[in-house]
Amino acid sequence: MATIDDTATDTETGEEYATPPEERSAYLDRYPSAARIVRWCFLVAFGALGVGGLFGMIQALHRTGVFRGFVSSSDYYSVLTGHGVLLVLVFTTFFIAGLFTWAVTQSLEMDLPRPRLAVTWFSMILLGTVLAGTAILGGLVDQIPASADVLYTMYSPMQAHPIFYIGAALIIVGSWIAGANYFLMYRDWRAENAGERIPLQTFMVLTTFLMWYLATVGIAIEVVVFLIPWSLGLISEVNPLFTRTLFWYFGHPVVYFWLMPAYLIWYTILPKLSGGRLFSDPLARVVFVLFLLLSTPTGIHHQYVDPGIPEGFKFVAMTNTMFLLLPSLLTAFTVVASIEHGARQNGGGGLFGWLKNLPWDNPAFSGCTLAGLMFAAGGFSGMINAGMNINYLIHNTLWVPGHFHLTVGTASALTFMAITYWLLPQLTGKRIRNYTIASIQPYVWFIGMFLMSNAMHRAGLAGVPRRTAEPQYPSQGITFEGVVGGVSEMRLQIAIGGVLLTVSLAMFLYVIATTWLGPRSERIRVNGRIPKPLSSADDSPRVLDNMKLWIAIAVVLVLLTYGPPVASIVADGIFAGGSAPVPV
Ligand code: HEM
Ligand SMILES: [Cu+2]
Repeated sequence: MATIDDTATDTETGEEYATPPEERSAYLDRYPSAARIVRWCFLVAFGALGVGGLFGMIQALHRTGVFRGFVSSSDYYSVLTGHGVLLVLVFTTFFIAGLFTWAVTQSLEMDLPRPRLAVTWFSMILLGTVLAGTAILGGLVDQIPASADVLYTMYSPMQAHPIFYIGAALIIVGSWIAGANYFLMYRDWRAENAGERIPLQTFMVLTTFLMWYLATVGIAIEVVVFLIPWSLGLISEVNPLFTRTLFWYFGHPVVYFWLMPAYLIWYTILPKLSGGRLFSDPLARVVFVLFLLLSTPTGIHHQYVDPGIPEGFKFVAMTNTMFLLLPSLLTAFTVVASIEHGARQNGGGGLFGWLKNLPWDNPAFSGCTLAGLMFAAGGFSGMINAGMNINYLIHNTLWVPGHFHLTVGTASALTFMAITYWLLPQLTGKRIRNYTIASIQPYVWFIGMFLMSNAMHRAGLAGVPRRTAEPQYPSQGITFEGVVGGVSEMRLQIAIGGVLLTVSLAMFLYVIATTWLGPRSERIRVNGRIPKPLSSADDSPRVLDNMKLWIAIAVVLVLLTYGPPVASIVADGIFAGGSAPVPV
């Protein structure tokens, strides 16, 4: 097995992978105010990950009947809301805001020019988190006179306390300001570097945020125009189909807001960790542009079973969703090719023999790679979700959480954890402590998720529902017999998998906390320099950098796919219950 030696050089170009000792804390020394805000973002992100993960274990043990002592079944929904919101909204948003700050500052080579603006968005997202979190906690603690058991998919007719929605709105608006910060930095850079290609990482951040601005329009309208006034009692009725449509307009592209940062890591850092270089910068740009264009006009695929949206529009959404496979497949090939290049630089050979020459003991590398591998499986179950007819089989079953624990729960979450082993030393000047525990952690996550997710998928096929504390229907007297191949075996897998995941999470938090609280080191193990891609930006058409063009096309696609169905829903009245459900 290859271990990356920090004095290695690229044999083809003679370019050094290693940074000389005096440059080892380069990021921290060069960009101190960016490093500070990234550290703060990571701190909140990992706090949310810890609490959210613990809730996950409680759910896994509760709904499988292994241990029900933590909460009552009637409080299950509050825990599930906390799990969803803390992990897919709070953890991801904070981590991504921090990661992107790192990516923009280091690829544009400038420290945060507007630290106050950074403090503003950080505080806003934090305040939003505290408000939403308090409302969710209110579902578990009687002393808090608020509750928000509406799950992270917040739409009517379920209603939460206004502070939950106000918190959610602050999180969204805060993220917009974070994005504005990146765009302003890009503008500063452009003023000094007319005619130059946008550095790849910044390109990725900007395309991700353009997609995010377009997508969050949906949830912003839903929350601000409908849910806040409705929860305050200012309006008495809203159209549930309309709020659902607005939510899912945002609810699908949000998954690309979680994934594109993982892709940024796989494209720009992972090849270097494997000892090589990115295969193709132009291809990476094409992939991000495709995500910008294709992520949003697909959300109706979450509404295949919603009455009130004609089949034809659902069919269009399905077709668009299938197109989205293209950038993910391109990514799979490019990233694997880049890793293979790295392994061959380290002396690897043969058809598969090169796999042995990868640094499997480096948790940053193994975590990203295992996450990518699981993402491939998640992509296949996603294709099944997307199929209009097969969707009916798995809709609202445990299959669905089985699917997204592979995608956001592993592809994003494990990649984010893994790359922290590489980023944290640069942000703190501290060498990772308890490295052995760190080296094992991604494998424990992988095994835990393998068990839990596999069993969830199978349980879904067997009709076991999601989002319920009592999936066994005891009052109907339904029992499941058998240990191997039966529902009891799946339940056991989910419980064991859930516990392993929590153990892995605890290992991660332990390593990060001990490193963070420990003293600064003389020498850190990682170097932050990113080698040039084999095929560089100069090989790609300039039009790729034309952000205005891409966002214009993205908007047109959205208008084409959402205009007609939204017009027909609005015709029913937006502040009214809507038509009676008629299957169409
Ligand atoms: C310790 C690790 C984890 C465990 C044990 C765990 C366990 C679970 C279980 C058992 C459910 C299904 C509950 C039900 O439908 O009744 C669930 C749902 C969910 N999990 Fe996790 N999970 C973990 C980590 C994650 C991560 C890292 C993410 C995302 C970053 C995530 C996101 C979600 C979401 C969005 C739901 C659905 C919530 C809903 O239906 O409203 N989980 N989790
Ligand atoms: Cu979707």
